[in-house]
Amino acid sequence: MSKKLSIVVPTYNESGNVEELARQVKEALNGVDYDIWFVDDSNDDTPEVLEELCKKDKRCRYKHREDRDQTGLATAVIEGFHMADGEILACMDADLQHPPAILRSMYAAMLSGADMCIPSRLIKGGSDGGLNIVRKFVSGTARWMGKAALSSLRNISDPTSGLFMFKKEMLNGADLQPIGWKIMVEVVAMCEYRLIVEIPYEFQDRNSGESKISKKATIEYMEQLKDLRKRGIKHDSVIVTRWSPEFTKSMVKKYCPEEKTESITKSKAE
Ligand SMILES: Nc1nc2c(ncn2[C@@H]2O[C@H](COP(=O)(O)OP(=O)(O)OP(=O)(O)O)[C@@H](O)[C@H]2O)c(=O)[nH]1
Ligand SMILES: [Mg+2]
Repeated sequence: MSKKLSIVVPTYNESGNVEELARQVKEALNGVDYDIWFVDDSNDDTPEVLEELCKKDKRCRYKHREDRDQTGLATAVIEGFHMADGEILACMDADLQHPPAILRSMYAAMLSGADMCIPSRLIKGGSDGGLNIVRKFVSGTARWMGKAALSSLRNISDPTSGLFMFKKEMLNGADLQPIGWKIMVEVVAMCEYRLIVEIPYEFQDRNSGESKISKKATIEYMEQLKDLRKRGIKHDSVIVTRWSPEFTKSMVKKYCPEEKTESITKSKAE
């Protein structure tokens, strides 16, 4: 059964990445009904590059935001979630640190019945190789703090990245407040769900451009955690399952097999 997938990508000065991202997503999601929603706050030529991309690739859409009071990563992603019309939503960074090829496995996990799919760098088959030692430490500390503060995060191995997929219906009635950098933490703490599937992935080096992460993001994350301790909803009987690389492959074969267009055309011709 096919369900439309909308991928929300926040962009801030990512002109060197968006075309390659769209190309890799297209390759990964051959045969899937999807679109990509770029929500852009750039002050370089990214809007022009996005304009051209959207003319060439009809699956791409973008919104450029000028109002400086409304900009920022969290508001961008939440705005994208509300604009997008897929039954299934995904969030991914523009810089190709999240390899688009993983989208097919995430989508298969959703078709298999998950409410949410959270790829993990920290389970068998995954790797956080795209981070240097300092960033590994910072990332580990953020995870530790999140799990200490919020019980909803405790059984999730990699709850602080910006890569996840979920049923859009989970947003109904959820009080998502766009502060901070960690949107997935907000979704996990504030939305209702029953089944989370974790699949392994290898985190990559940034493809092009510069990191936008700042000290302000760390402070906002701490404020967000403090706030979510009060606002976060109770999650009883949530199941988190981890798929091995082999099992993930078998589930892709079952729920979202690659279309072998070339061989089908060939055999029809024979
Ligand atoms: N719309 C929007 N997107 C943003 C903003 N800040 C960052 N982003 C995007 O959010 C994503 C994550 O930002 P990154 O700079 O890659 O942060 P990071 O992955 O934690 O840091 P690196 O590992 O150094 O790349 C990227 O796609 C950015 O372009 C913002 O203010 N507005
Ligand atoms: Mg990045």
